[in-house]
Amino acid sequence: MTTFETYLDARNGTVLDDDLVVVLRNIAEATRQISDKLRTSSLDGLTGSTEVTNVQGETQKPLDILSNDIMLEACRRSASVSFAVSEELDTEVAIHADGKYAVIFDPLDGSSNLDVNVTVGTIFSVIRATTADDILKSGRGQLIAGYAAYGPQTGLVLTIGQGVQMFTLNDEGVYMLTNADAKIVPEAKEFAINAARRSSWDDAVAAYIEDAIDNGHNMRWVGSMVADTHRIFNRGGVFLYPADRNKPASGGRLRLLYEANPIGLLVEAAGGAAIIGTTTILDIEPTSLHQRVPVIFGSKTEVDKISAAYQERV
Ligand code: AHM
Ligand code: MG
Repeated sequence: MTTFETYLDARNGTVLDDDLVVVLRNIAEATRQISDKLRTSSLDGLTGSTEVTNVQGETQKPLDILSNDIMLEACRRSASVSFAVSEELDTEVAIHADGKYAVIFDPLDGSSNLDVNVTVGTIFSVIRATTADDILKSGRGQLIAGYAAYGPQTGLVLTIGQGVQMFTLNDEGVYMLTNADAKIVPEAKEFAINAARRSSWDDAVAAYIEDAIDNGHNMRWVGSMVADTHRIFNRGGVFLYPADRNKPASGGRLRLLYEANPIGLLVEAAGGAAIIGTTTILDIEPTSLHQRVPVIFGSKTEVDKISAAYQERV
C-alpha cells in the first residue's frame, strides 16, 4: 500500500515543490496529533468549555485551543509558511518573514459534537501569499485543500489540484492511501440541512427540499460539516447551509476562507459542485478573513437543480 510519504515523494517536483511537501507533511502530522488528543480527551480533562470567547463570538473548547496550537506549531515548523489564518484567531498571524505560503484552517470543525463523541474534523487550505494582502483571494487561488475527519477512523482527504485522494491512519500512526481517485456520484437521494431553521430558508432552498422529500430523499445532519462532507464523498447527496432570509447581512453560518473554500475545491476536484445561490463558491472575492457565506455543495445533478431554482427566482 502507498503511504502518505510515498505519495508526496511521487509528486515532488510536479505540482508540489519541496516547500509544499514539507507544509503538507507537517499538516498531516498535526492532524495525527489532534487525532491522538481526541481519543483520550475525557481521560485528560479536555472536555467541556473554557471561559474564552473567540472572534466569532463562540465559546472555545479546550480542544479548539489545543488543536489551534498544534496547527500553528505545524506552520512554524514549515520554513515556507508566511501566515496562518484560523477560525480561532482574530487576525492573520505572521509566521516566517520570507515565507510564501499561507495556511488557512479551521482547527476543529464541529467542536460542539466533541462531548457527545461524534465525528469532528480539521479543514485546511494552502495559498500563495507573501504579504497579508495576498490572503484575501478567491478560492480558485488555492493550491492545496483538505480535511482530516476524526471518526471511527481518522481519514485525511486531500486535493493538490489532481483529483482527490483519501488516506486512512493506521495503528502505527501512518496515513495509508485508501482511495487514489475519490469521486462524488452525480445523483443521490440524500440531503443535509438543519431543518430546525426552515423558516429562515429562501424560496429556492425551500422548493428544492420540498421536492426532494416528495421524491423520497433521505435526510442526514451530523452538525460537523466535515462528517457531512465525508458522507457525500462516500455515497453522494447535498449539504446546504443557506443564509438566514431574516438576517441577510449575516451572510450565513459557515466561513468562506477556511470552511467553504477548501470544501469547495475538494468537491469540484471530485466532480461535484459548490455554490451560493447563482454563484460558484470558488469565485467569491473575499472581503474579510472571517466572512460568512451561504454554502450548498455535493452531487452535481442535485446542486444543478438547486442552482436552477435560484436562476428561476433572479
Ligand atoms: P464550528 O466550526 O464552530 O464547529 O461551526 C461549524 C459547524 C459546521 O461543522 C456545521 O455544519 C455547523 O456548524 C452546524 O451548525 P448547526 O449548529 O446549525 O447544526
Ligand atoms: Mg467549522
